[in-house]
Amino acid sequence: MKKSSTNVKRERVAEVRRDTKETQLAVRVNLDGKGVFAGSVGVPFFEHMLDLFTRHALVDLELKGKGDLQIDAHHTVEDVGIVLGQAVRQALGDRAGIERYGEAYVPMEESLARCVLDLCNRPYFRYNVSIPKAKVGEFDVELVEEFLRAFAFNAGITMHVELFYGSNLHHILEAVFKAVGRAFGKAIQCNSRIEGVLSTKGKL
Ligand SMILES: [Mn+2]
Repeated sequence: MKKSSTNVKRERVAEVRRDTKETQLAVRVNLDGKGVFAGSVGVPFFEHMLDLFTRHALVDLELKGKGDLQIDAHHTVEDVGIVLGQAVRQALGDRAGIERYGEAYVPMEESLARCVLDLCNRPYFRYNVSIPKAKVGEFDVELVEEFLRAFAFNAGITMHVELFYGSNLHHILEAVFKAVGRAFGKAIQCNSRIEGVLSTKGKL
């Protein structure tokens, strides 16, 4: 089946800038990219995860800015989720002609994770990833849940993330971000057989 973007005429690119007392962030996302991540917010492990997400979603993401890291990385990581979600919502537009649903199982050595999502414009987030409250490098792993929730809520995504098993925290989080990336990449795919939005309601 030939998949094309005939349904989507405009460039699926969006830029969002958001300044608060806690963070000053700017993102640029291209949903029809090559999977290139560029930029930094001073949280190396988190940037490594964003790099995996974009590479496996085949979207391009530029991220600039900083946050109140002197406190911790919470505001910065959560707010990146907010601005990325807002940019994705803009880039998706009326969501016509896309697959809408995406799912992916991703193994990472001893770990196995899954993400199932719906670009339905009605946010819901379920995170069944029971891992200890610990750090990978300097990164508090509990912030992954904050990031993905902020992303899903601001992009209008129903997202279910599940970890079946795993022991190495780095492997587990790689599997999670790759699964979210692959599922997202599938859901944003254009399909020329889909007239309008993939919904009997005619609107998402
Ligand atoms: Mn790694």
